[in-house]
Amino acid sequence: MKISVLGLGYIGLPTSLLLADAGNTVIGVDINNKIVDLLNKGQLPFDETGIIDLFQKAKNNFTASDTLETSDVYIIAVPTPLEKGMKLADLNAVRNAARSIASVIKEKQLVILESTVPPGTSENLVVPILRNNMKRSFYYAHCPERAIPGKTLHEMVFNDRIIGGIDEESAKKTKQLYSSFVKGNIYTTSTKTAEFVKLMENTFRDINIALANEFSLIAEELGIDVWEAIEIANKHPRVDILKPGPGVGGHCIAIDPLFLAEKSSKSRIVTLAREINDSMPRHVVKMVKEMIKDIENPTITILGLAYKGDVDDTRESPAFKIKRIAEGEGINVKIYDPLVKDIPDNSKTLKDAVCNTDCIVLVTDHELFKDINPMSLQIRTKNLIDTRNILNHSIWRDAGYRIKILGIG
Ligand code: SAJ
Repeated sequence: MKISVLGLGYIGLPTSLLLADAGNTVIGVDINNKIVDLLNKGQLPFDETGIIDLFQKAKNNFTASDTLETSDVYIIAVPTPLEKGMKLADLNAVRNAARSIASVIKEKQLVILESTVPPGTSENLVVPILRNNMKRSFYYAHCPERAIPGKTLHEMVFNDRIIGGIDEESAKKTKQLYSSFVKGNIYTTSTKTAEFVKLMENTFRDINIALANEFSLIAEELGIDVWEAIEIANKHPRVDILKPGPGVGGHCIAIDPLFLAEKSSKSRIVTLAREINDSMPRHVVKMVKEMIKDIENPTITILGLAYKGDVDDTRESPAFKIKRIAEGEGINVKIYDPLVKDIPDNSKTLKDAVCNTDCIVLVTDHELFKDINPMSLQIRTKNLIDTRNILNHSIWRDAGYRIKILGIG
C-alpha cells in the first residue's frame, strides 16, 4: 500500500511511522518545509515516548515531502484550531488538504480524516470537495485520533478505534488498514456518529474537570480541603472525579467541546464547563494577589509552561493566561519550564527564575518540580502557590514558605 499522510504533527507523524513499521510505503506530506527537511535528514521535529526507536525501525518505508502524489490511501491529520477571536472551528487546513487530495485522487482510492471536526464536516465539507462535481467513486471514513500526548504511540496501538464510513465498504477497508497496527478493538459506525463520539469523549473530560474546579472553589469558600474530599468521594464505586487545577490546556479538551456548541443550540452544560475551566487562570491570579498584597512592585515566578505534566507541549496552556492576566494587574512575571524550548523569556535555570521573586506559582505538574529543594532557592519573599497540590508542603514550610494550595480553604 502506498499511503500519504497529510500533516506531520503530533498525530500524523506517529501514525505515519506506525503504518510504515507495519510494512506500508508511507509518504508524510507537510506544508512546513522545515519539518520535511528535518525528517529526511533523519531527525524528529518533536519528542514523544518511544518515537526515536520507532523512527529507526520505520525509516526505510517512510519519506517526507511537501508535495502530494497519487496514493492508494490518503490520511488527513491536520490541525483544527479555533478561528481567531471566535468560538468556531477553523477548518481551513482540512479544506486545503481535501482540495489537494481532490486534485490527485483516482477511482477506488481511500481517504481517511483523522482530524477532530464538528459533526457533519465529513458529509458537508470534505466529501463534496473530494467529489469535486464528478461522479467518481472513492472510499471515505472518519477515524478520529484518540491518543493522549505523552503516551501517543502506546495509545495508538492499544486503544480501541472508531471508524465512521460513508458506506460499509469504506469502513471495512479502513478497518483493514488500521488492523495492521491497532491491537485494540475497532468499532464501525457512520461518519457523523464517529465525529460526535470523539467530541463527546473530550467534552466528558472537560465537564468532569469543570466539576472538580467548581468543587475546589466551593471548598476554598467553606474551608475544606478539596483534594482530601475528592479522594474520599472517589472511593465510591461509581464516582470518579478528576483533579482541579489552574485551567484546561492542550489542543483538544479546551477546544473540542466548542465544536459541539457551534453545531447545536441545545448545548448548555458543555458551554458552562468551558467557562468554568477558562475562569481558573483568573482565580489563580486572585490567589497570587492575595498572597503578595503587601509587596510593592511584586515579581512572581510561574513554574511550568506546558499545559500538563511531563510533556513539552504548551498549546492553550493556562500558564500563559496566568502570565497575561497577572501582568495586566501590574505584577512582573518570570517563567520557567525546563521541558519547553523556544519560548522567549523562559528562564535558563531555576536559580535565575526565582531570583528577586516574591511568589512561586506552580502551574504544571511536572515530576521534576517535586525534587526542588526549597532550602537551596535564593528568593526575595518566601511565598508559594501550588495549583496542582503536588509539592511536599511540609519541606517548603520548614524552609520558611507561606503556602496556599488551590482548593484548600
Ligand atoms: N486536567 C486537569 N485535571 C485533570 C486532568 C486534566 O486539570 O484531572 C487538565 C490538564 O492539566 C490539561 C488538560 O486538562 O491542561 C487536558 O489534559 P488531558 O491529559 O486530560 O488531555 P489531553 O488534552 O492531553 O488529551 C485528550 C485525551 N482525551 C481524553 O482523555 C478524553 C486524548 O485521549 C485525546 O486524544 C486528546 O485529548 C485529543 O487529541 O483529542
